[in-house]
Amino acid sequence: MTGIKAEPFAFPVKHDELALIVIDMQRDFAEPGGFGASLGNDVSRITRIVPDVKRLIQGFRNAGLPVIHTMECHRPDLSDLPPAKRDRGNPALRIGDEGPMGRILISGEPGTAILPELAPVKGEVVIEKPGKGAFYATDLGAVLQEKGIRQLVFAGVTTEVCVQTTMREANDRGYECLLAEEATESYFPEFKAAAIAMIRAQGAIVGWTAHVDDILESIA
Ligand code: TIU
Repeated sequence: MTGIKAEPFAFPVKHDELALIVIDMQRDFAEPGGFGASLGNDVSRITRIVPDVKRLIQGFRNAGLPVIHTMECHRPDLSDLPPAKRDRGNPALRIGDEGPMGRILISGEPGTAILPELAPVKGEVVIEKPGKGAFYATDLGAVLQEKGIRQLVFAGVTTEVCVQTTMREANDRGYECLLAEEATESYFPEFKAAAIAMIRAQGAIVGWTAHVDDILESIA
């Protein structure tokens, strides 16, 4: 087995233990009027990765491999939103406030939905998560265990916040993690570059990074 071409060295892929996890490709992070924009960010950076995320998802579907989606969101009564999170960042609209796409980052609201081009299909797991990491206060670990998944390919946003946090959570739980470089984005290009560098530093201390084409070639 040669593995997937990756940095800092080939990813030792085992296709029967592999899944794709797409982090928070939601309207709230990618469209004007959502949470990302309320924090003062240029959200157009996020939409630019949609074609690469889409072809990665399609490749996993074609190969019959699991695709798992996450959504950062909270209960309508805000019982899973700590004040420390709600009060952070001085945004124009806070989590739970009524915005142009409904209540910001609230489960079931139009703005909280996954972008239509990347919408889950029947049978795909969707994890709603109140934190930045997808393992905290969710059943993601149980879902992966039930499916026999030990290796995770990561896509989604933002690279240094929810993607990196989830990769670190997964790495500590014993999963081998591979970040798809063109299928992740940050509001800050320098943060994306730094996250990629720190993930694969020190002999893949958090995980590997690879190009979408090389991942797709491996599962074709
Ligand atoms: N999904 C995710 O990354 N949530 C964030 O709040 N990211 C920011 O970069 N703000």
